[in-house]
Amino acid sequence: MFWVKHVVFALLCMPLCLQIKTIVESIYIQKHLSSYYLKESQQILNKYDAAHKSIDMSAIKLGANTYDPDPLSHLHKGNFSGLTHPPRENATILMLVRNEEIEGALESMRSLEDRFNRDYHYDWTFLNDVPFTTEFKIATSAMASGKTQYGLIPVDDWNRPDWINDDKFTQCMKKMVEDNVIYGESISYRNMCRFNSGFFFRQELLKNYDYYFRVEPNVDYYCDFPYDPFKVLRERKAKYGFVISLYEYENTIPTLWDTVEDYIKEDNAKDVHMDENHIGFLTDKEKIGRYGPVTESHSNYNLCHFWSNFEVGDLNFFRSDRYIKFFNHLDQEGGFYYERWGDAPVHSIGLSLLLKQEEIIHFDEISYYHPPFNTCPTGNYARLDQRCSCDPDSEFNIDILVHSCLMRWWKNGSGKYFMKEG
Ligand SMILES: Nc1nc2c(ncn2[C@@H]2O[C@H](COP(=O)(O)OP(=O)(O)O)[C@@H](O)[C@H]2O)c(=O)[nH]1
Ligand SMILES: *[C@@H]1O[C@H](CO)[C@@H](O)[C@H](O)[C@H]1NC(C)=O
Ligand SMILES: *[C@@H]1O[C@H](CO)[C@@H](O)[C@H](O)[C@H]1NC(C)=O
Ligand SMILES: *[C@@H]1O[C@H](CO)[C@@H](O)[C@H](O)[C@H]1NC(C)=O
Ligand SMILES: [Mg+2]
Repeated sequence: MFWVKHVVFALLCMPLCLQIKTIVESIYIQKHLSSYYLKESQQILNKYDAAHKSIDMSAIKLGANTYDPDPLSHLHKGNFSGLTHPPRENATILMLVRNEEIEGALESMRSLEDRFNRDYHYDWTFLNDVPFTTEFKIATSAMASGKTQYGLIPVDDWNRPDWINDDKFTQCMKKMVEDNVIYGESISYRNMCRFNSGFFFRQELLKNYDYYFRVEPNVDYYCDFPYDPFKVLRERKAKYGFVISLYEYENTIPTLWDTVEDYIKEDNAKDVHMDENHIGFLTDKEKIGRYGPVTESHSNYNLCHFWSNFEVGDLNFFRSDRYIKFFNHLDQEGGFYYERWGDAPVHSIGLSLLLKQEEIIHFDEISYYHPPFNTCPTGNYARLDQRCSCDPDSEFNIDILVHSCLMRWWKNGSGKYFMKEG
């Protein structure tokens, strides 16, 4: 009977012994792992130490809400002459905005200051069709690291011109509302689009600058800027830079391309040089990879445009006779009101027709968010180096989704030339 006792004992003990064994093992593994991770994290820390230091070229940002290196010193308030900053271009950051969008404006400013402007202190220029409130001016000046200035847009640069036929306008607008055209019901949105297409660069406050950087309320920049985009434009003799490119809704611009074709014919190769411009980017409709253009187009225009809520551009290009001639040709057709032409397709078509290919730049390294899409660098090291807080695999990262024209830019613009081979 002796062995029976042993067997019973063994059977009873077995689960307990196994449990003890598991516990001991897991303690061992945990210890092993944590020492492994500790070592690894120290290695990582050292590895990126140099990178972190090189980014932090400016004075240390002391508090989360100040860009002043010595916030307690009254001597420094508003006195930038003592601050060092990298050489600056002849440029301003530009925001067209309504008083009631103040929180969104401050959010955008906060983000761009943190990611870029705190090193440079570029001026901020604000434009509005009504006077800015004192509250708006105080809050935005407090947020800016550079000077701020506030412009009131002249009535004639904003409102619908008299030669727009009011009856026709009312009828067209009603039809657009019935057809569910985005912003189809809005008069002010049409004023805004026409202003951004043909008048922003003529504003008095912008006469003093060569370059502008357009910012809208409620946008975000997810990475440190790896360079000054103004400087990139100047050094590369480029006139325009974008980050996101999309297809336009055709029902906002039913007759835009016809008008453009008229203009091209009339221009008769004086300003538009088809052999060196980006006509291919505007008109190519071939499949790229698995995808053709997702938005149906009834004209030769494939509806691709640079998403103009982000722009870094050369004001002298927009102020030039050739751009103004292009704009006037479109404007006189009345499509800004009878239809709902956006400034994005208008800029994009003007730029793509009038500029040489290398004069338009896609800023691959700049990360940006304007609802509902974002763009985020895909390079792992770039994201660490630029301290990005975005996920390139997110479903809202538009870069290589079907609604993006970026692949079309790589192929028929001046993007990734290797895509053109084979
Ligand atoms: N001052 C002023 N700014 C406007 C008006 N309408 C739009 N904006 C500005 O124009 C830009 C585009 O308008 P937004 O509403 O963002 O259009 P969306 O991005 O196309 O949806 C933003 O910077 C707005 O602040 C307006 O009536 N007055
Ligand atoms: C601004 O700061 C510089 C350097 O700190 C100083 O020399 C200068 O006097 C200051 N100017 C004013 C107006 O305070
Ligand atoms: C900046 O650009 C404007 C417009 O081109 C020009 O009039 C002005 O002289 C420039 N300023 C400087 C300092 O170069
Ligand atoms: C677009 O690019 C492809 C590939 O290089 C080329 O075959 C096609 O002709 C281009 N289309 C236009 C309109 O430039
Ligand atoms: Mg917007």
